Amino acid sequence: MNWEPCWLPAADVPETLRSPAQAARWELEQQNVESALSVQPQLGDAYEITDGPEGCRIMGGETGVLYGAHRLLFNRRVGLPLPVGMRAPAYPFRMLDHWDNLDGSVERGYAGKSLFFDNGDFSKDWPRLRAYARLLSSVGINVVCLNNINVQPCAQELITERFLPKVAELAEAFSVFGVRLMVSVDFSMPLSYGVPTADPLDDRVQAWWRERAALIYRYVPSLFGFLVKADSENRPGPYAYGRSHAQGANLLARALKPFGGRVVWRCFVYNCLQDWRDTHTDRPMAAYENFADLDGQFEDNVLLQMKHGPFDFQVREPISPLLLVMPHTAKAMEVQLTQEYTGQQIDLYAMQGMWDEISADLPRGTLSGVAAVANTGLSRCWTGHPFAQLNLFAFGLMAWQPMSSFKTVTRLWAQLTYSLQGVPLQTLTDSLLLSREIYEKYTAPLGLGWMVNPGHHYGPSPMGYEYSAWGTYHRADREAVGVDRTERGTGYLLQYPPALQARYRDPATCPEKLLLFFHRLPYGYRMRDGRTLIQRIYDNHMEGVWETRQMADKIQTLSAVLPEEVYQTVWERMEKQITNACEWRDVICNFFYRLSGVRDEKDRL
Ligand code: GCV
Repeated sequence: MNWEPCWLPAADVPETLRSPAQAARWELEQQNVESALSVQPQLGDAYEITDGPEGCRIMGGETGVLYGAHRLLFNRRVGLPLPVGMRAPAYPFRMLDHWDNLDGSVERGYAGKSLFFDNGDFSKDWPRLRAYARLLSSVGINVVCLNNINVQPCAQELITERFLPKVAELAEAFSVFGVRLMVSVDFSMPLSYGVPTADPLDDRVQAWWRERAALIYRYVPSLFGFLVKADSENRPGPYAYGRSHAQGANLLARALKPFGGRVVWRCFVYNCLQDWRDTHTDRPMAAYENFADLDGQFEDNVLLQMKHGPFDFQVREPISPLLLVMPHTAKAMEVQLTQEYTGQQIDLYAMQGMWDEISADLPRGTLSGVAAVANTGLSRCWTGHPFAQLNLFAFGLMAWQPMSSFKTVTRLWAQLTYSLQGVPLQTLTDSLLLSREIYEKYTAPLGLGWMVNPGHHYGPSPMGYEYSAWGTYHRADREAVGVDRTERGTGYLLQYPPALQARYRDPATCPEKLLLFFHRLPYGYRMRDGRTLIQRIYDNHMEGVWETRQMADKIQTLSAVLPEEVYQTVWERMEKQITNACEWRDVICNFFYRLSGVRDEKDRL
């Protein structure tokens, strides 16, 4: 094995394992832990750990015993007490969506090439694939989507006889760890196979999908189902035929239902051909506008997958109002581990704080699942930046228990991964806990987002999306910046329940980190601490760079305690992060200075 440490002890997974219970036994044996296992299938993912005169016992469903074994081993390795008691996951579906293409590239991937595909075919690196399934199961992830939701024409073949035997082989390997596979499908696929339309209400289309489903499940009876991006960023969808998204999703759901399959249907639907002059259309409103009225119209095997914020994985967004409605529809929240807008696994950005804030606004029982866009690939440490592993680890744990302490989760990951203790443990944990705020300070200010370089999305370009068709405008001019999303402006605010409307309506009480998301304000606007808006922007950006440097100094103190290769990778990236932070600071501050003509009070520009 030639990859770097992760939170599991290195071990080659034996090919002979056949079930999660066997995997659980093997995990325990690896670490010389004696524990009786009692499989009670009806317990599913849940487990109970008890300690008695005969020793400790894990009772759980077929997958539950495996999750219990990992939990027990985590605690043991870091010297925590035996985690006695009953545990069940908060969400039944804990999904990881890969945006992997068959040629081996990964859309928005920052961790090397695809784990699953290579040069138009499936990877044959079975030790690595088994290790990956093991890694995911150790944090309770139970569904993996193999391929990019932007389904390339050749990827349609994943659900043809050409590739189904290979999907089946992989599904079997992953099932040993309780992980089921899902595939992204193209809504218009019948068109490529001789059907003259993809209209969901057309009998021929329905028959085609029924037959396809039968074929798929003949090969892969355990397949979780389909993930679908439709009518989104030029992908085909039901709107082309004047049909609703419920009609579109139900077409596939009815075909999969006899086999127990599900349709995970994304709500990322908006007009990506907007005229920037149009100030009435407001992109964050789109998901709600397209879906909220469809509540109750979906088949019961449809799960609507909604991005956590109303835009698109920006550094800071409020909760998507769509997550708070549709009580009669199964919903999953989508987060993005791959750091497209959050530093691309060069800059540090630990995400759990963001999920905690969203979870705090979500009433219990709102969601049936959570999905994360994967941040993994063939990189030696799985995630490009070794510390980006934390986001995958924390995602898995959050799906079991939302709002567990960010600090505890981070410490646990750092202890398991690098066996750190004392000051180094504290140093790494503190750096990671602060990383999001630091990144936020030097990038787009106060909830604006989108000041990134178009296309690849790394580095600053304040006007990069301003005159584009993507609907992502900050509308900065010489007087003011931001979009008024209250009822006086676009009316986006009204999509929220009253308590959240009240939180965001008034600039004087709106959380400052989201101020410019909800409001358009003049540069002289007084912030709560008495500074002007523009001075705050300047100060934040200066602080962001200063804090990045401080973080770098702290991380340098870890050089002796981290494995050399890990430290080298971290340090190379840290240097790039400092350069990036300086670039952001200078570009953003100068941008606002040139527009407004307002000098920095401390004359630093
Ligand atoms: C896979 C953003 C990304 C796209 C991604 C899209 C989505 O727009 O830039 O790469 O497409 O989100 O979530 O569908």
